[in-house]
Amino acid sequence: MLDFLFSGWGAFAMTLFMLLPFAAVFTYVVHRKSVVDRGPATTAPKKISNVETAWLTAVFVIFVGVNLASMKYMPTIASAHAATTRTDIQDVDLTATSWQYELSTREVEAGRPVRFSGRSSDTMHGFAVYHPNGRMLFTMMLMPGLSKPTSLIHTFEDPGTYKVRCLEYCGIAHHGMRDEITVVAAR
Ligand SMILES: [Cu+2]
Repeated sequence: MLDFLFSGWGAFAMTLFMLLPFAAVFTYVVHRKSVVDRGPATTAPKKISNVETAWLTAVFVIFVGVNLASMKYMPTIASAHAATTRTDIQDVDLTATSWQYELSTREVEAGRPVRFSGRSSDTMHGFAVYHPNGRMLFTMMLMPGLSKPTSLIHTFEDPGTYKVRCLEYCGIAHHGMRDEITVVAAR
């Protein structure tokens, strides 16, 4: 429903909207200090330090709270969780070579975790997967010369055709480095 906020004018409007409170406070402070009350500050230092302490505490609590609450959505944490709790993981091995992908399979099942294990045979490549609605789900950076593949576990919710794009600039035909994955309904 709120997808329009993630791109184009929607995202631009959102950015402006975020800036409005700052603009309002800035205007208020400048107006007060230049028109309403031009003298030196009369607020007691103790009172200011109390406000500062309360403000810092709130920022700290919100910062820690949001981090803890959003941790399970981080790809690394979600991958580790799926790797230790699920026994029905589907494996997709892939190798990126300028300027194409070699995949062990291009069809996976919805609802079951998929472990993408990727390597690069020549230079730095990316492996980004997009939902059919255009939203990017995740991206992996594939570095050449690593002893182990780079891996990430993702569970697809919706059947459909998912686009794959390289998001690391890798040479003259980087823009053409694309592929597709088909997600079929759970069997
Ligand atoms: Cu590329």
